[in-house]
Amino acid sequence: MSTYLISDIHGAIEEFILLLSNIGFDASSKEDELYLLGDYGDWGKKSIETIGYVMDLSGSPNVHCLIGNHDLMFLQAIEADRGMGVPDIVWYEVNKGYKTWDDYARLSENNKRAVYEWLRSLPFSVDIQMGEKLYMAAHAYPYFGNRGKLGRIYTKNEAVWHRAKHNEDPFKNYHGRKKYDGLIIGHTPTSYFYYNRSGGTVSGPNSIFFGEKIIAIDCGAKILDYPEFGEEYENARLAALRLDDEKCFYVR
Ligand SMILES: [Mn+2]
Repeated sequence: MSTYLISDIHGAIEEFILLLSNIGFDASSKEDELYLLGDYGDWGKKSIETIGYVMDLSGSPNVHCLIGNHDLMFLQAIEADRGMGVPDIVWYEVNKGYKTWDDYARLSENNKRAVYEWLRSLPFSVDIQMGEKLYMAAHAYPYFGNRGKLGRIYTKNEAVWHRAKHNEDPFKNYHGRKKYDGLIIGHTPTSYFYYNRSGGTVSGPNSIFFGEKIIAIDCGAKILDYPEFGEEYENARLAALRLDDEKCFYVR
């Protein structure tokens, strides 16, 4: 039995299906656990298809899906559309939300409601016990609620956007009773962590990053449909981490 984590699929459904096949993950068996750390749509061409595929997978008790900032923006856009808020133009344009929204608009009312309920149900973080070690998985940063008021992060909305630093201890402001050994995140392409750790000399690669307290697994799959991004495109991969032995799997 193994524990796998994947993040930031961003519409790369073909790569995602290939990656699941490469790691031998079968949602219908009870053999393995799969954690998906958010940002299922936007950027990639097949965003709504990816979200539908992940929704189906998440019906399995061994598949655990978290919310990312893009999923939260999508949820907020749906609520705005229902007159429950203000539409987020930044999501639609800058964050390539139109890839998701335009296809969402064509869904049946039943499917729209299913997407909305699913997005609303996504938890913010999850604890993963791996042998002696306790990890927290979250999209970008922990949210401590009333157990971390001294921290800089006050809301879940801030936490799904926050850029962790490669060498920080994200639990230093946590005042709860758990003893976390590490935080596993997506959100920030790992080249950023390699670049900063090297003092700005190493510009890649997009490989899973292992820091003191942070493991980062977003290897830039959102760029897979954008050859015009040059080197960023060449380096883009979708990654899976097998937490048991820290083996890394990649597809592009
Ligand atoms: Mn993100």
